[in-house]
Amino acid sequence: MTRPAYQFNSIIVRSPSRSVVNGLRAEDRGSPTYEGVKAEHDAYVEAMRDAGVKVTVLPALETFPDSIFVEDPALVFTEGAVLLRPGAATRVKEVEEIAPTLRDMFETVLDLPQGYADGGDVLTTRESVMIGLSARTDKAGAAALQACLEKLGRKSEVVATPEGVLHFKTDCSLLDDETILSTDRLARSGVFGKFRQMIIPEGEEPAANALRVNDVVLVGSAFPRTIEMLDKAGYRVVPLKTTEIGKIDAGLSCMSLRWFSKRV
Ligand code: CIR
Repeated sequence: MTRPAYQFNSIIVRSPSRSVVNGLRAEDRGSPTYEGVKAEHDAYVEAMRDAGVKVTVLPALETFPDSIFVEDPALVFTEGAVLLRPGAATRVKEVEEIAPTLRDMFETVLDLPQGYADGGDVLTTRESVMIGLSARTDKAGAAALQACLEKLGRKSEVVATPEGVLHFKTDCSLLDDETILSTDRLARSGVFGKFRQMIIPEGEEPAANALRVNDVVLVGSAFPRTIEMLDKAGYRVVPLKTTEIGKIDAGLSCMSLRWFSKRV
């Protein structure tokens, strides 16, 4: 495969519901406001369009407070999609909600047959798909996902997520095909041996969930030292406000499913 892993022309997002104020969180730092989340989501969609992708916007789902985070119930690739089994009970049925759209847009849609896996635990690099075990993704789900990925012609590996971290990608993101942005705690586990690694400055850990899309890197605007580091390294940084979605443990990758479609 010669296309960079961060080259996308299509994304799916879902508008936030008013119930997003009740989104899951590990620790209570106050609830986000609907208006605040909506403003962050609108700016995200705008930045994605500016980055050159076609955006499909799905309607809000009041029954599912976390359904704005479409990255978790499915995985998408040029070769096809996988419907996952989210590890949080309140999110399981988000899969049924997104399935019809994926069946319309992809010729091949596979179902995870067993176990649990969240898309937030999956980092797609050019060489392989890294699946992080976490409180949301168990060994059975990771093994079942590896079998699905093999059917799509993708190599994969199962890795560990640091204790107490929600998702593997809470702590890392792809900056280019050779470079990973990672927290120190994740990098120290040695999972990114083959990559050049840029380490998040201490105290800015939530900045690790950045998002490379085509020529730009979307980064939370509350993390100036990370922005400066990436800027100095030559990346074109687009800062986006993430303070409201941050209250419900989300970052920039969570709000979209991204792929390169040959149909566009
Ligand atoms: C959850 O706990 O499921 C949501 N409140 C946050 C999901 C963030 N998703 C992601 O990192 N892929």
